[in-house]
Amino acid sequence: MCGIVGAAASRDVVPFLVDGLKRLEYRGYDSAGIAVVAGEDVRRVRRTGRVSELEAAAAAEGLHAPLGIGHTRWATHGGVTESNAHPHISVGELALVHNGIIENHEQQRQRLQALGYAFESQTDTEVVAHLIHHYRAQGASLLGALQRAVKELHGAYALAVIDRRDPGVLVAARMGCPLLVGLGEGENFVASDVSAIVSATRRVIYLEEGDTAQVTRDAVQVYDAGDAPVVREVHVSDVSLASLELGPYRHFMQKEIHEQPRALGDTLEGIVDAGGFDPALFGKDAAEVLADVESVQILACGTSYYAGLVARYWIEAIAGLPCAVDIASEYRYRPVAATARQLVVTISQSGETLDTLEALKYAGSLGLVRTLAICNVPESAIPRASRLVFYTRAGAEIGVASTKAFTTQLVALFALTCVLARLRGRIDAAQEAAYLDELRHLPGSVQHALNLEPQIALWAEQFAPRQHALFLGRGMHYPIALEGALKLKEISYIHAEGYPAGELKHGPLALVDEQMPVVVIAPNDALLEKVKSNIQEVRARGGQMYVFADADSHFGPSEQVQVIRTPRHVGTLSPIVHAIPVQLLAYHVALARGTDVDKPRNLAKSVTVE
Ligand code: HGA
Repeated sequence: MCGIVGAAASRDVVPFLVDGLKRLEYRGYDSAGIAVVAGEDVRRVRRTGRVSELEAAAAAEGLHAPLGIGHTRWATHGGVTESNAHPHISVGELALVHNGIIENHEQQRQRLQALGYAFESQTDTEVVAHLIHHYRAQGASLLGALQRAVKELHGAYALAVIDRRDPGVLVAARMGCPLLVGLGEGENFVASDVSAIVSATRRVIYLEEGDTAQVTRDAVQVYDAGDAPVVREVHVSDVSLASLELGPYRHFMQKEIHEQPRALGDTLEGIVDAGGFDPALFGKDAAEVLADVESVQILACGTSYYAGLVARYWIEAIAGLPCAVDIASEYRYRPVAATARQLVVTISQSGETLDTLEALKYAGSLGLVRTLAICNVPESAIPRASRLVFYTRAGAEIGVASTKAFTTQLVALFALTCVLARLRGRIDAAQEAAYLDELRHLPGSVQHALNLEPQIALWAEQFAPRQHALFLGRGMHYPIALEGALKLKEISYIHAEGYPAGELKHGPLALVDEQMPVVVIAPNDALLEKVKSNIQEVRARGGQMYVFADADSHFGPSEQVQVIRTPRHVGTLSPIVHAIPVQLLAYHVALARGTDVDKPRNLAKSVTVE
C-alpha cells in the first residue's frame, strides 16, 4: 500500500526519492508525490498515475534539493485526485507524508478549521500537517510539534515531515505502520520499506511503536513514546539490489515463481542443518511454549490464509491437534471461545498485514499468550508482537500476487507440524527422518513442476477468452484449488472459484457448460478415485476439464479432458508441488489477456489498512 521515502543529504535528493518511489511501486498505489525544501521554499510535485509521470513532472519543474520526502498513495480517505495525493502542505511551510488512517480526523478537522486552517483535500492526512503547523506556530520545534501532535491522533500512522524553516531537518513518527531510518555516509533517510533506500544503504534502525525521530544529513536521534532519547539497534538488511531487479524475466511474478526452488532451499536450510524438527527453529523458548499446546488457531488473510488451510490437514493428521483456521478480519471482530493452551499462529508475507496484526492483538486480549508468527520480513510488526517466530527466506517478493511466499510458508507450517508431532510423541525418529528426506527433495520436485511452463502456456491461450473458471481439489489439495482460483482472479480478472470437488453437486455444477473451464488438481493420493468420479460428473454436463495429474497416476486424457502430468506424487508435501502449475496458469492467462501482472488493478502488496 502507501510508501514513504525521505532523505537528508548534501546532494540533490530528487533522483533518489524518485528511485525510492519506483522501488515502492510494487506495493500498489494510485498517485505519488514529492516535496522538497529548496532554499527558503517548500516545493511540491504530485501526480495521479505512475511514478514515471511524477518523475517527468519533477524534471519539468526543475525540482532539485538536498532535503525531501516522497510518497506513493493508495487512497483510503478521499478519491484518487492530485489534491488528495501526498505530500500535504500546511500554510506553505511544512510538508507531510502519511501511511495509515487517522481515525479521529473529523474532530481534528473541525477543531483546525475553527482555528482558521483551510483544507485543500478530503484526506484524513491533512489534519496532521495542520496540527503540527499549529504547534509550531505556538513556538515548538518541528520535532516538538510532531511529538505533541501525534499524542492527539487516534489510528495508525507512519509520518515524515519537512519544514522550510528547518532546511536540513526531517522528522518522522511511527504508530501501527512500519517506518525505518536508513544510515548512510554523510546522508540519512527514512522509509516505510528498506527496498526504497537500499541503493544508498542497508544499515537501518526499525522505529518502534510510538517512536519519533529527527534525521539530518549527519545525525539521527530516535525518541521513545515518552519523548525520551533512546538508542535503537542498527540492523544490516539482507535485501539486495539484485533481488529488486527483474533480470531476464518479463515480470516479477514470473521471476518469483521461478525462484521457488531456491527460496524453498533457503527456507529449508535451517531445518536440514538442525538435522531434524528441533523446536528451537521457532525461537529459544519454543520447546516450553509448544510443549503443552492443546489446539492450534491459525490467523491470516488471502493467500496466507490458504497456506493455513493446508496446514490444518497436516496439523490434525500428523500432530493430532485440533486446528482452526480463521480469516483475520473475521476473527478480530467475533466473540471467540478461546482455550488457554491454544497456540495462535499468524501468517503474513510482509508481517504488517493490519487485519492479521489486530487479530493477534485480539487473541492476546483473550489471554492467548502462546503466539507464533510465520513471516518473510524481519523486524516487521507481527513477528515483533509474537513470542515465537519463523522467518521464511523467500527473499523480497515484489509481485502483488504471492507465489514464493506461499510455498515457503507451507514449508514453515510443515516444520511446525513435525515439531508439534515430535513434542507429542506422535512421530518416531524414522518418521522424522522420512519427512526430512521429503523436504530435501522438495526443491527438485518444484523444479520439475516449473518445467511444465510451456504446456501450461498453451492451456492459457484457451483460458484467455473465458469469463469464468472453476478450480477443484480434495483434501489438502482443496486449498490449492482455492489458491489457483485466487491467483487467476487477481491477475487475469477472470472470475474463478475454488471448490472441494465433492461439493460440486451441491451447487456449482449448475454453472458448468462448454464455456466453463474446470481445473482439477488430481494428485495420486488416496482421494484420486473420488476425484475421477467428480471429473465424470463435470464431463457429463459438457464441461471442459484441465487436469493436473501426477506422473505416476496413469491418468490419461479423453474427450473434454486435457491432462498435464505433474511430477511423481511426493506424498505429504504434494500441495506445495501442485501450487506451481496453478501459479503458472494464472500468470500465462494474465499475459495472454495483457493485464498488468505485477500491479493488478485495485490491489496492493502489503495490506496495511483495514
Ligand atoms: N489515509 C491516507 C493514507 C492511506 C494509506 O496509508 N494507504 O495505504 C490517505 O487516504 O491518503
